[in-house]
Parts: sequence; C-alpha cells; structure tokens
Amino acid sequence: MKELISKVENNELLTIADGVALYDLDIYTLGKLAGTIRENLHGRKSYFNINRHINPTNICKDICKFCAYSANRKNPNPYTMNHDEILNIVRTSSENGITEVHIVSAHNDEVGINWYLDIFKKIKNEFPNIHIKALTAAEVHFLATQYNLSYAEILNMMIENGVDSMPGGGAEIFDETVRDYICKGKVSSAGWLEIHRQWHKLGKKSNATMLFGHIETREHRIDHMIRLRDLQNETGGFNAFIPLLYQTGNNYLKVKEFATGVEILKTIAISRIILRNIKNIKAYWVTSTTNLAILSQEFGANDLDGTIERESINSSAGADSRNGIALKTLVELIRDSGFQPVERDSLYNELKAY
Ligand code: V47
Repeated sequence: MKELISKVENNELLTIADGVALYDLDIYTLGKLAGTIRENLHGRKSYFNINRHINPTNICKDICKFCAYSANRKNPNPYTMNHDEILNIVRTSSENGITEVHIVSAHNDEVGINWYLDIFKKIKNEFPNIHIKALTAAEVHFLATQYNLSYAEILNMMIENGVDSMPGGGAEIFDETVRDYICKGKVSSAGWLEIHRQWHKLGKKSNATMLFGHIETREHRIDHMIRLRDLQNETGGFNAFIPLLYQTGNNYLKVKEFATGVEILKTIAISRIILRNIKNIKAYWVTSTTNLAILSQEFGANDLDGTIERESINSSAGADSRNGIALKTLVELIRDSGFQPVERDSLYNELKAY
C-alpha cells in the first residue's frame, strides 16, 4: 500500500489494478490524497453556475434499463415541447440570471432533426450571452443514425446553430458487457468517445459522466475513468468529470446491492486521483443529495453544478431535484462547510466570488 500511496503522491500513471487497489485504502487516506490534489488545483474554492436544465421531450426509441425519464410503462406520460414553450422557459430563466441552458432530450424519432437543431439558433438569436450546453453523445449518435449523417456532420450543424459545449451524458459505463445489459442499442462506448474526440478537435469543450452504483464493479469504474483519461491526454477537451449515482426509482434495472456512502466518497476521491488531467470533479448534488455533495468537497470534488431550476431525468427516478436549488441555499451550503463559493460560467471562468 505504501508503494501505491507514493505512486499517487508522485503523480505516476495508475493502472486499472492500481485504481482498484485504491479502494482498499481507508477513507481518510483517500480523502487526504484526493484533497491534496483538489487543494493544489483549486484551493478552497468550490464552483457552481446559475443554470437551467430543459428536457424538451421524453419520447425515446431506445430503452435503457436504468432510465425512469423516458415515457414507458412505468412513466406513461409522454410529452414534447414546441419551440415557443422552450423559448418561454429560457425567457423566464434569463430574468432569473442564468448564464447557461443545459438541454437534453430523449431520442424522439417523430419530431425531425430540425426540431432538435433549430431551437438552438432561436435561443442564440434572442440570448447571445447564454451558453448553450446541449445534445449528449447519445443524442448525436441517435441523430446521425436516424438521418443517415456522419458524426462530423451533426457536430458541425450543432456549431452552426449555436451549441457552445456538450454535456457529459450518455457515457453510463464503458465496459461493453455491462453497457450491453443496461442500455443496449444506444451509442457504443467507442462511439461516445469518438463523438467527444471529434467535438474537441473542432475546438469545443465537453463534460464526461459515469453512471455508478448499479451492477458495475469497481474494476468497471476504473476502466471507465482510464478510457476518459486516455482521451483527455489526446484532446484536452473535457472540462469536468461527473460521477452520477444511480437513482433506484421507477426503472427496470434490478440492483441487489447499493453503493454505501463510503463507497460513493471513495469513488469520487479515486476519480480525482486518476483523472488529474481533467481539472474539475463535479459532485452532482442531484444524484448524491446535497449533504453528500458538500462532504465530497473534502474528497476531491470542486464543483457542485448549479441551481438547475427544473430537473426531470433524475427526479423521475427518485432524486429530490425537480425544482432545482435556490442560489442562496447553494451558496450557504458551500460557505458553511468551510469552502469558498465561486459562481463560474460554463467554461469555468470565475464570475463572482462570495
Ligand atoms: O446520461 C439516467 C443519467 C444522465 C438515471 O454535463 C441516471 O454538466 C442516475 O448527463 N440514476 C443525464 N442517473 C444527466 C447528465 C448530466 C447531469 C448534470 C450535469 C451534466 C454536465 C450532465 O443521467 C444520463 C444518465 O447517465 N441517468 N437515469 C438514474 N436512474
């Protein structure tokens, strides 16, 4: 173990076996190792943004076992917003001071490609200063397949229509066997990575997620992180890594053993240690709860996402996030836990330090 600790302290390249072995360290040691890396990168600052999530349709041609959001037997409530509805949401949110809209939809094969893309141009025309983070690699793959276009063609259309960066959704777990079981038919791991590679090569930034705490093993998580580390070494295009804790409600994935609080904190700490080349680790309060997100700051996390205003994907599966979180609450939670709240923009430029 001493050897492993000094490997981490000397910033040596960790293997999958090293990553798995990190879980055998006690939580305090892991917290210290991850906390030091965080402290060196960000001091006591914890970032957040004032953002709005919009999920314009839940009609989906794919079936992911973990998903409670898409309209199906367990959620028989299909909807699709029209562009005016989406614009009206952005108008209201703009008055609330958002700097970012985060737009993610299901894979709706009835609305047409223009429904997906034109809305970005409309938002950009009316709100040139709002950053549009939209379309996961899973949606890009869906659009490319559905409309017989290449990834490059879709990505360029996104840029032409005003998309600024890509969210990290759809990564789930890269291990092909687990992926095949939990979300067969959706973008492959290689496809997800290739879409982000091409997006980064166009000079654009994106995030990367990992869905954990379901049927995957520790080894699968480390393999996932290492595939991201390798791509980041090649492109440098990832802004943040976001471990998403599996929410158990209203879905078809049968999970026997859930991740304990310690396992969750260890996973966050290990991600900080392995993904040194990704600057920001986001503790997504939506899936971890705010309490654990606050604690995660001691285990390497330096970003808490944002105010969100409305959230449908995880709240459909039980998360307490349907109505976002008040700015004042978020700031107080960070400050009262001994960190400095810093409002950032979507590219991590500092906007306001509290
Ligand atoms: O890709 C679906 C996940 C993701 C469940 O880039 C679930 O800044 C837990 O990607 N339990 C969408 N997770 C959310 C997402 C995201 C969120 C916040 C910030 C960013 C960013 C990206 O939600 C999906 C999927 O992996 N998800 N169902 C569930 N039951």
